[in-house]
Amino acid sequence: MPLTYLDRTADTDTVAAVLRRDGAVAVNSLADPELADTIVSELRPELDAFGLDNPSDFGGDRTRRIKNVLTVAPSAARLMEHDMVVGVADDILLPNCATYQIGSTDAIEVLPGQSAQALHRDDTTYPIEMAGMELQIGVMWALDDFSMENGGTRVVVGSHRFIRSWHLPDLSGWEAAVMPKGSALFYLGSIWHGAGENLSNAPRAGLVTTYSLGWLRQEYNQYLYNPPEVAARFGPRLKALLGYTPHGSGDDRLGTFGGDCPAWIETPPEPTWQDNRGRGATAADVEAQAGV
Ligand SMILES: O=C(O)CCC(=O)C(=O)O
Repeated sequence: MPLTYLDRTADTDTVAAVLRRDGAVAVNSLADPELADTIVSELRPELDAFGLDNPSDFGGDRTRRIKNVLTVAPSAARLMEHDMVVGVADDILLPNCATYQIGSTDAIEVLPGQSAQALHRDDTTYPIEMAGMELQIGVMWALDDFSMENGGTRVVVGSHRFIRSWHLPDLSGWEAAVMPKGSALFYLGSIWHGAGENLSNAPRAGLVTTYSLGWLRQEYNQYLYNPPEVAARFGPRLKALLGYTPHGSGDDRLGTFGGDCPAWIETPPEPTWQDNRGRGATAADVEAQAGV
């Protein structure tokens, strides 16, 4: 099954529908290439300082990874809280939580000579698996043109339909996301994917952010990567995404805080309907529903 490429004018419902069906979908040129260039230039000093002396089997020995992205590249906020990203995350994640959150953020520069990363699922961090309930989505932004040659992210389209405890999909059917700078690859936490081999003579930079159900622990500790003084530089949507807001407003209320913090938001800016969720039914509600 081939990877579907949509245009930046596609509506959110279409992107979410293809993502749900295929496990991944690319939206071409969703952001301006100039924004991608700005982000790379903000990241550049940190990328260049990244030591390759601690190679890992998973991360690669010719790959640079920056996790405190917002501290060094504030322009990346515009991608992390992009309207299309939030719209798609609303669609996929909100059926199973009151608010979702950023789980991890990595700027990844795959250098020439890096071999392909092992195909993997991102949601194996969590020890549960329920068919039909996605725990997270990922969005990989191409900060350079992604090609087959330079290590464009590989995806096994349709592989999200395989529950790992039953059987594995045929991983040989992977396909590389080939998309211009500024494009976004949306993928479910349950799909098999990984960075490709960089056979070119130039680095391939990407920015990947995951968004997970609000009642799960965030994969990276966002409060340490983005402490209150950093989070306070951004608007309410991003602060809420980082976790500086409670999940839920009723019996599902988690992560509450009663102190004084420059980044804290008592009421998340969206979704507006969350007040109706998670509130246990009172005797009066039950009576009202029963018409007594
Ligand atoms: O860099 C890429 O294309 C994908 C990276 C990835 O999947 C990961 O590191 O988990």
